[in-house]
Amino acid sequence: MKLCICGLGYIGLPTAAMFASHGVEVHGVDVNKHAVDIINQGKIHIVEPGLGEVVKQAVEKGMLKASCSACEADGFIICVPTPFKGSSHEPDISYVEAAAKEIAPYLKKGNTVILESTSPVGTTERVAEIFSELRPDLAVADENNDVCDIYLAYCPERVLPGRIMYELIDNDRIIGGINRVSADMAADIYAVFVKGELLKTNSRTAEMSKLTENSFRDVNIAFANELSLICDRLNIDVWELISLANHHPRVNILNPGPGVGGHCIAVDPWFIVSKTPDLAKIIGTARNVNDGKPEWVKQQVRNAIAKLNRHCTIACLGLAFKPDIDDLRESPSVFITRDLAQEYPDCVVAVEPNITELPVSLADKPLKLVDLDEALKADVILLLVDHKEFKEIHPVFSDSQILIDTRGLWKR
Ligand code: SAJ
Repeated sequence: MKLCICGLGYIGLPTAAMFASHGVEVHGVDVNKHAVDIINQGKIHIVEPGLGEVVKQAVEKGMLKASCSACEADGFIICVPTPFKGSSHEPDISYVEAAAKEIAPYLKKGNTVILESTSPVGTTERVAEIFSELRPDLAVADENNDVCDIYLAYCPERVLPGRIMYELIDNDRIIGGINRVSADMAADIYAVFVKGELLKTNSRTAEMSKLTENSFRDVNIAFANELSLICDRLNIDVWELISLANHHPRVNILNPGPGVGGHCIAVDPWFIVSKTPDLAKIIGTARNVNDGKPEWVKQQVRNAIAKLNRHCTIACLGLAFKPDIDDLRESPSVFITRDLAQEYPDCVVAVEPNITELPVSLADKPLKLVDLDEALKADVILLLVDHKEFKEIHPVFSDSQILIDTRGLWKR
């Protein structure tokens, strides 16, 4: 079997490498020429445990090749980003549409096309429309008819960054066919390496399922974040509260933090809200609660400085969007650190054990990247990420220092 995989980012590249290491010839496509060149050298342009070795071997064996354009294949998988349109919360599916247009000329009878990108409900049907417009010579899958030339399915990725190579194989997978036969064809493709269950449904349910999973997590984190605000006002330790409440056999509260980051949980719920704004009330409110948390954290710092009533240094511990990764994109810790550095120029230091230089968004701000020992001497210590390097130590602070522990790491 030969697959053409469009989009060689955090999902597309591991997926391409996984197929290639299971005997499938893979032609990977990306608009980023630099990424294409790196991959063709057997190297990777992203950080993911276990990925580098699999890519290296696949490229050496000639099973994985990257390019800036598509080619003929038995199956196509689209793994391109679906960001917001500008500064709105509306989904931008233009990369999916561009990928569909890129592969349309190469389609031939019997091909299966799979969309993996997180997408608003109805996007797979939009891809079918594009194929029908550009390839009137082919019968594209249609929900009312199981006889077709091109099979089309939506199969969301559900892997956790940092565990992708493991979860790709072991997670159950939702296979949403435009029609029944498309779900069967797509399931056959994933059966090459997936050990989890292949759960067949229609494309709209599969699209909604992906959005629902991440919204479920967002709503539950929002509940924990709201509790942290309430407990602060009522002078209750939220970490002790949650730990006690979680002893109830049917209660499992997640952890409050400085806000929700990454490209999934903080984004996907809006794809539901934008389709059904009058109905998605809890989902929209949860987004706003989580997005409001960084502002509350900054106010805690201002209160601490007012309490100390002197010129203060502030140490921000952790910049990544979650523990033990180097991914700083959409990280609330980066936003908080950036804003504090602007508000208190040359008073802010940051510690991030997983990077060696500040990201572009912080590079021109009046702050310094320092090591942990130096940071712990600051007047206000703001713990933002529960990295293992921070967990391993048990610092003792003097009475003239104030600790703001957004993860409950040193409080617990
Ligand atoms: N967070 C909290 N408190 C918690 C848990 C998480 O504040 O108790 C914060 C994290 O610090 C981080 C954010 O939420 O800023 C998101 O982290 P995460 O670990 O919950 O999720 P992601 O974004 O790394 O991956 C999620 C996963 N979805 C679910 O767990 C339902 C993953 O399985 C998906 O594949 C991924 O989104 C995706 O690509 O959609």
